[in-house]
Amino acid sequence: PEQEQALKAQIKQMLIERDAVLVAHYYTDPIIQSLAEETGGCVSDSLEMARFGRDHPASTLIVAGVKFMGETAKILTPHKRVLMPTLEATCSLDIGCPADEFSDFCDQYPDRTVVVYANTSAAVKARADWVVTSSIALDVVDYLDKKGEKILWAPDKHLGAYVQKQTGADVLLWDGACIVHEEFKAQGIEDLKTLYPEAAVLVHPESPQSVVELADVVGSTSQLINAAQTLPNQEFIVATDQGIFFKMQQLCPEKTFHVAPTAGSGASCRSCANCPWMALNELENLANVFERDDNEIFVDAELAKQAMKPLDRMLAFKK
Ligand code: CIZ
Ligand code: SF4
Repeated sequence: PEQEQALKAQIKQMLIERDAVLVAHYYTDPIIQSLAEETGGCVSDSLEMARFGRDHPASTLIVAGVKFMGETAKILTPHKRVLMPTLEATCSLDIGCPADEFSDFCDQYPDRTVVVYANTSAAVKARADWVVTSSIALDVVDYLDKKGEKILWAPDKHLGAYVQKQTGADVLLWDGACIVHEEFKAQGIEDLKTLYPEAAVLVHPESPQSVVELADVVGSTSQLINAAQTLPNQEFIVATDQGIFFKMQQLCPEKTFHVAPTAGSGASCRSCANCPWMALNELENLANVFERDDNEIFVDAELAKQAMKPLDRMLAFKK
């Protein structure tokens, strides 16, 4: 803890001296999230992170999250420097959707409107008509469906299937998944519900359908945090990354939150309810973020221009 305090003080000083602001995702370590808040940065979902970074006056954005979040920030604010504690922090959805294969897939279905989730590389976004986050996926697909458009959805098949089911749209799915959410198990949640019968079940739609079906509320990180605040329940079972408990507990100190069970719950499961890539954001690599030359985000200008179009559509859609 003493060393932790010293590192935090060092980082605070650095942010001021370097005209930098720290934006952190809800899934990062609580230490990183609290530091972002204490220093006037923000803690939020990927869309809000990018928007906050764009609108903040600091000349350098430090993005504590995973690589696609840094890329999105860079695309929205090309004139700012974007650094990350480590570029090793990636995402199974991003890895599972290589741009060249994805582009070939899209070429096979020229009659479909290409909608991609924010958890993708800049190159995949550049191939898309729309980018969406989980908080607006339903609204955007519903809007496109009503215009008579058929959808090609990538990369998360669970979120895609959920969107398809809710909207009734014609949706062709890419086969990707989040290694964290895919591990939640319906049986485990049912067992937990017998222990805590008053608990409301909050589920992120990257989870399998059997888990989504048990939910009282299905939603993006911000929507689940909102549900924790507004539902009258005092107890919750939460199927998303445990990092979110920091914000839920902060906003609802008197309520109790239980992490939804996973197949391999226990010490042996590195990704169970805890994204291993988000966990790569630590005080140590944050403290020396300016001293390395392997952690700045660059996006090819032409690619950024292409990726900006579907991102702009998303930002204009959700004012
Ligand atoms: O699962 C993720 O990585 C999420 C929920 C990202 C985001 O904030 O949209
Ligand atoms: Fe990707 Fe899942 Fe980690 Fe989010 S939690 S960054 S979707 S692997």
